[in-house]
Amino acid sequence: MIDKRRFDEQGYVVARGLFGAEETTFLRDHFMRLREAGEYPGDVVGVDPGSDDPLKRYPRMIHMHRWDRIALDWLLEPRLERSLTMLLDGVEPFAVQTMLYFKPPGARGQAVHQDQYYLRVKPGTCIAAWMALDPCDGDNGCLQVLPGSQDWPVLCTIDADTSRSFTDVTVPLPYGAELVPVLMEPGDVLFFNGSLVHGSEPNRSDRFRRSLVGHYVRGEARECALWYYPALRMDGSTVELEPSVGGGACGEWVERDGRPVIELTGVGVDPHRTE
Ligand SMILES: O=C(O)CCC(=O)C(=O)O
Repeated sequence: MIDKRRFDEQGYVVARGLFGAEETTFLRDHFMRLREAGEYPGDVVGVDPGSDDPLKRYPRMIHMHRWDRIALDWLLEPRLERSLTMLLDGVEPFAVQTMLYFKPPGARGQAVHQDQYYLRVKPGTCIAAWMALDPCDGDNGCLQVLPGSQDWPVLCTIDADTSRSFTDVTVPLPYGAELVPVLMEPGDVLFFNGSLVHGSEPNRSDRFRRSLVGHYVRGEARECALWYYPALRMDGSTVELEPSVGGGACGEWVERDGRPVIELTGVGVDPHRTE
């Protein structure tokens, strides 16, 4: 049973044990085998098996559902469809992306960000289904979220610390904002709103932290960034959306009556950036 009220109030919810041990072991082994066998369309960095950087030995895979039937079947899986439709108030989701994070021992994390910065969905926002394929904890760089930030507009980005993050931009957080670690077991699925601030720390353990991620947009969406085309209905058919265009405003923190508030004063959300 998924706690929809928690999702609405905090911007995220974990569906514990949505997938079984056999299924997650199968998916983990399947993607490890593929990764160790070579490179694929959607890889944004190449594979270098001899590199000192763990993320060059095991880079993220992206959009595997475009060429791998197992990834496509997972993205459109009825359990995900039912959960997403419920969280979206009965509106069907359209599927736009798959990703596999291997996050081997020693790998950098991903600085905090909002997925909507990349997907540029209009109207509304996107939603993610992030499934653990390994136990995820503080040591191996579990996902961290900022509850309540799902109601923020897209924030203007600043430079990230690339010694800790493999991406180079992040969002500034107001003083006192506390990220919450999301501890998960294989088969648990974290659903989170596309405007929720989230990210992860480096993997300081000797264990992998693998996760399989699907990104979706609300079926009422009319626009989305071009990188995510084509969008798919949950029966696998293609949906026509318009590509979002233009730089667009972004939010900056200002102080009002001694409190931090966001004003849409900034410009410079780059619509061509991919996550
Ligand atoms: O898995 C991570 O460390 C980051 C994942 C993430 O930010 C995402 O799926 O949008």
